[in-house]
Amino acid sequence: MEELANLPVEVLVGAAVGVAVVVGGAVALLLRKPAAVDVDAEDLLDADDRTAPATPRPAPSSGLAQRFFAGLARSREAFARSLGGAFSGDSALEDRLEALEEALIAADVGVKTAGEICQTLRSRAPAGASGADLRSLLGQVLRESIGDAVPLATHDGDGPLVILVVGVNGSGKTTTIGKLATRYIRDGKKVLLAAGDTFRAGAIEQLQVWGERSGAEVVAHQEGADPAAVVFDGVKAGNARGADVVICDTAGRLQAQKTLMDELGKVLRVMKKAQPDAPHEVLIVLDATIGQNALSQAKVFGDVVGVTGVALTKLDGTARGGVVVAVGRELGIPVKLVGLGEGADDLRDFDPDAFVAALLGNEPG
Ligand SMILES: Nc1nc2c(ncn2[C@@H]2O[C@H](COP(=O)(O)OP(=O)(O)OP(=O)(O)O)[C@@H](O)[C@H]2O)c(=O)[nH]1
Ligand SMILES: [Mg+2]
Repeated sequence: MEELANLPVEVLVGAAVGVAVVVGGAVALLLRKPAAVDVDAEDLLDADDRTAPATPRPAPSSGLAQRFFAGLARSREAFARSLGGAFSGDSALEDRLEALEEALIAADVGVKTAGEICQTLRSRAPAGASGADLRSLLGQVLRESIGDAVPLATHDGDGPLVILVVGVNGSGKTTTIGKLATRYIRDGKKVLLAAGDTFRAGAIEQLQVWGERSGAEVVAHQEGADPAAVVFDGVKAGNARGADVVICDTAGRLQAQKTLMDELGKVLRVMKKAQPDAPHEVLIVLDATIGQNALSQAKVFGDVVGVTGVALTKLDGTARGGVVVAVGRELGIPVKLVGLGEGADDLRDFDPDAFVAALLGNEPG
């Protein structure tokens, strides 16, 4: 305790904002150390978390609806379990709506959104609604709550499409970039990746592995370099080399770390010196397993860097897939991509129809 008392206040505060996120009983420590704290975040992370999977999977063979259905298995099972008697039995409509609201909250749809959905159901459900009626009405209302799919930005002007990827530690930024690069290259695009995470040991190499695997060029500086300078060089190089897409990785940071959030502001300003209309997309990568916490992260990042889309990762590993509904509805930032696994092909454009069908257990035909 004595040593603690001797530490400067900012160090203690910095250490206190390290966030441990419980993922299905295992603890994934998501910590970006403040400069003065002698904790090596790398030591706290599983070695497997730091490298891309060894073998890329073959191109997806199943359709989009099937992929959502498979990826949302845990959410669907939990949702079905907690729905209990809402769709069956002959209890009063109001009791069933209450059970439904609880099931939605348990699936991490959020208290506010769950309440709104049930209110709409209440106004639409006929007094003698059968379980099947309620189920299909819920499907309709969920689908309306999510709104239409919003695709990733495209860019027709001079220079490449520039995507900046931000988020807290371990949310899946670098993996999502690797998956995106794989996808663009498969579509015949020339892709350049900028290794803007100069902070975490091994981060540059991790991106380089994805570069080799996908066939994307990587622009990198030394560990510890100014991330804004790396991003500037990446965007410049993308322009000079005729790239179609430049994707910029950044170090994970907690939304409460002001200096690090300011650093992102600088990355943005410097990037514009290389290409004034960049970035065309600012993607925040959110880990679906942290549920409602994702909302507060997105809010702060949104204020600092003007987030334009959400990539929601690890939907395959959570029973709280309902967070998709809350993110889109409560933040006003569209979910554009979802991560349904760790492999290169496990990234999908968010498809609201396939999502609702998968959550409610409507097996794709
Ligand atoms: N199951 C699953 N795992 C994922 C998904 N996306 C990423 N991961 C895993 O999450 C872990 C962290 O991914 P990274 O891409 O390194 O995360 P990051 O945000 O770049 O991490 P930092 O650079 O440390 O901030 C890795 O083990 C990934 O394989 C997903 O959609 N599903
Ligand atoms: Mg990373």
